[in-house]
Amino acid sequence: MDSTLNTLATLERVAEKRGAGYLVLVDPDNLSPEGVAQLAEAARDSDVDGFLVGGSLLMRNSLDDVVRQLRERSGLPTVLFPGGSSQLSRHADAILFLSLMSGRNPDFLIGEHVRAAPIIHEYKLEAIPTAYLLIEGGAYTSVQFMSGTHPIPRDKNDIAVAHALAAQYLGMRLIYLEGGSGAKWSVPEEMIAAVGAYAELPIIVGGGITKPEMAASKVRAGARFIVTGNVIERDPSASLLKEFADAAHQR
Ligand code: 1GP
Repeated sequence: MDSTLNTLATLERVAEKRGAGYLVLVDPDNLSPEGVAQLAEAARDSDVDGFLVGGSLLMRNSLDDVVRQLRERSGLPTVLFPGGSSQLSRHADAILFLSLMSGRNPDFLIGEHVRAAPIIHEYKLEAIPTAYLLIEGGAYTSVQFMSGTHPIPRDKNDIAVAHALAAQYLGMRLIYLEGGSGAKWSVPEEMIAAVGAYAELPIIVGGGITKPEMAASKVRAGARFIVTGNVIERDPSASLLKEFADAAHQR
C-alpha cells in the first residue's frame, strides 16, 4: 500500500469491509455555519463514511471554515472536491486531484493542476489522482459550462470504458463517474458495470442520486462509493443520511 495515501486507504478499507462507501458532497455556498455543524453531527451519528467539499463555482469565501467544521465535528474523512485551483484548504484530509478526462480542455486536464500543486505541497495535502468522467445526465450542468466540455453520451459504454482504461494506465487511483449535480438521470447501471468489467480502479458514482434504492442499485452494478449532494442539502436529517448509508453498505 502507498503509505502517503492514508485517506484513500481508509476509504478503500471501508468500501472493502462494507461493500461500498457513502460520501456526502457539501457545496460551501449552500450551507450556513449552523447548517454545517448540524450536518457534521448528523453524519457522524448516521454511518456516513466521509465528506467531499467543493463546487463548480464558489460565490463565498467559506471553504476553510466549512472544511474545518465538518472535520472537527464529525471526525470523518473530509476531502476536497475542487472546481478549480482556488478551492484549496489546509484543513482537509485530502484532495481529489481531478483530471476531467472526458473533456479536452487542457486547463482541466493539467493547467489547474499546475496552479494548485505548489499550494497542495505547502498544505501537505494528500492528493488522490482521480479520473473525472462527466456522463450525460439530461441537464446542462454547471461543470459542463464552467469547464467548457461535453459529457460522454450515456449510451456509449465503450467510450466510458476506454476512458477508464486510459485513466488506469496513466496511474489514476479512482474513477469518478459524474452525472452532474442535479442531473435528471444518474449514471446508468449498465455503464458502471461495463467500466467495472474492464478497469481495476474503484468507481465513485454521483450526480442525480435522489433515493436510497438508486444508491443500492449503483452499488450492485459495481460502484465502490456513492456521492449525494442536493438530496441531503434539501433534507439533512440523520434518518435520511442513515438510509443512504445503509443502502450503500451492502455488507
Ligand atoms: C456529486 O455532483 C454530484 O458527484 C452531486 O450530485 O447534487 O445531484 O447529488 P447531486
